Amino acid sequence: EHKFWKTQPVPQKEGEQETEGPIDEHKTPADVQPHPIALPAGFEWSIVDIKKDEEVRGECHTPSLSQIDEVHNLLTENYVEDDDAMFRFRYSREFLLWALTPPGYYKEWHIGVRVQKTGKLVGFISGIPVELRVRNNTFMNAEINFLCVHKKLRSKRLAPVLIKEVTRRVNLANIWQAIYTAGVRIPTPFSTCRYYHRSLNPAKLVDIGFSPLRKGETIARLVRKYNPGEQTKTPGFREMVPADVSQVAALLRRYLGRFDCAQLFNTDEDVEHWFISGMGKEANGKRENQVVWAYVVEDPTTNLITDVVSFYTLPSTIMQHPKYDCLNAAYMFYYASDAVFAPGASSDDAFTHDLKTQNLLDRRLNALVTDLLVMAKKHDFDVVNALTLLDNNAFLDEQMFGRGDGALVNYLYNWSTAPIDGGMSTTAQR
Ligand code: YNC
Ligand code: MG
Repeated sequence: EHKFWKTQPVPQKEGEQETEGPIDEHKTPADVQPHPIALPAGFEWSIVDIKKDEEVRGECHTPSLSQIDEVHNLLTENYVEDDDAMFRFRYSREFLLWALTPPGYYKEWHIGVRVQKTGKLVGFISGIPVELRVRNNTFMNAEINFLCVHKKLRSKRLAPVLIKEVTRRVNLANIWQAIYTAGVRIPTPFSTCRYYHRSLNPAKLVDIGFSPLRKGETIARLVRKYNPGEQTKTPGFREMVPADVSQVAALLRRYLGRFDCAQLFNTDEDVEHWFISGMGKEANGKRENQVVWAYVVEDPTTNLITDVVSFYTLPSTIMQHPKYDCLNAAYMFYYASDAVFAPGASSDDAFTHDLKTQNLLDRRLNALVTDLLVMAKKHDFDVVNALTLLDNNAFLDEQMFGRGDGALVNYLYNWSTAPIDGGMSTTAQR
């Protein structure tokens, strides 16, 4: 059982995580094996230069694929599917660039495996650096994502080789912890989130088998029920712009202080990356290939930013449907609201936990999500997905999100911590 995972510094059993802290004793980069982990014969390592060819693309036609195209193609055909093999994630090139190149990223943590003879990319794993707070400890992590092995090479124990190689490269950077999520259960989760889905296009969702049509329901009635309307309602609700970054960063840092596990967003550049750069560039009055949609509420009297809310796009390929081949899904991303702070408070621990404040927060979050649904509909999304994390329980039911079948399991590598119930968020959850 778990031939690989039982050798790794992860909690081996549930309920054994009593002390908070690293599992392996302290090491230094000098202790790390300087050569890549051995691959089976016929394969070779290849650092994927995902920014290469990016400039070239626009200017002239490149006959060969860019490296980001290769990763995109591998994932499009071989990445995560749902249990019934109806849908498969279809991360866009722009999404992958955004997800893999935050401030301080390491190029050598974008790791590919190629077939030696042909050069074909058949495996991938990636890490990005992210500073986390888990309860009272803050430490650097690698956020591991996009682990993928070509369908024809499954069950050959390639995944452990990829994981060991990314671990080696992360350790060479003097980083000893990692955070990752998976649909599968391995030793040992510190938190589990459920997926919730808010229908925006019920006719299509029913047609493709994503949503059931319950007895006595009609499509026409569902269309009315899930129509979010045309206009946002919160006064001062508008798209986030670069000038908002420092206020949003401060708001987000304070708000995330509420949760047992959260990313720090230490610098404004982090916020600029995750919110603004993800919106893409405007060309001919239109934004192309937008990945992130971010909105703020600017108080009309004080001109201060009181709230922020955001979502990202992650379509899924609909496999084997005669009419549709793409599910346009939006996923709730970060949000924050100053509703939880005592008036005039400025320090990080100035949360007010009384019932009145909770109630105020509930109202504000519901208003924000109501407006987010209007924007998502406007941009032609079929569904908005959310996980049971952050303060999402405050709005999931009221905003008519339905509980899905899927769970997302959260893991830490080389860090032991008592289980965390919902209250968390990191970008690893994309
Ligand atoms: C998984 N998703 O249990 P045992 S999520 C971790 N995460 O080991 P083989 C996984 N481990 O149980 P296959 C895993 N899936 O014997 C499988 N494993 O100890 C373990 N799917 O290896 C598994 N992407 O190569 C078993 O399996 C061993 O050929 C079996 O390959 C697996 O990105 C996979 O779901 C997932 O492409 C590559 O199925 C393949 O099946 C595939 O024989 C579709 O492997 C796409 C998919 C996973 C998405 C993700 C996060 C990955 C986290 C990896 C762990 C990181 C640890 C921290 C490292 C840095 C540390 C520092 C510091
Ligand atoms: Mg394999």
